[in-house]
Amino acid sequence: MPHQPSGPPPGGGDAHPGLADPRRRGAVATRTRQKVSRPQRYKVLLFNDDYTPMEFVVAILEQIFAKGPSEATQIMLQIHNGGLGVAGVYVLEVAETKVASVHREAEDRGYPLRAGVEKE
Ligand code: TYC
Repeated sequence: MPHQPSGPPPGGGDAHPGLADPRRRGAVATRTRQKVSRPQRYKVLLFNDDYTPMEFVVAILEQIFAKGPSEATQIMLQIHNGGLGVAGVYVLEVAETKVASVHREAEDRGYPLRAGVEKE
């Protein structure tokens, strides 16, 4: 029986040709992968004023921004002492809807509370 050299069968039949495969010498291994773009997120800011009651701001933080009572109180005090604070971070459409809800609730009660959106 004549001697047959061992190795990958001819004709590219190897299921998993490695980099050592002479047919792939000089080739660049590439893989196609979808680029996933994560949506930009936006902070909803609340601004201090001299007239909106503290309890109302805490209630807004609880009801519109789903904060618990203690976190809502901390954020309200941060706004009261520092001029502004972050109520939450959302994709733009949600952030804008929250701002509109804050303004509607405040205007309904005659309070000057203002909110805004800032890119994270
Ligand atoms: N400064 C307000 C007061 O003393 C309280 C307040 C807190 C108002 C946060 C607005 O976003 C605000 N009654």
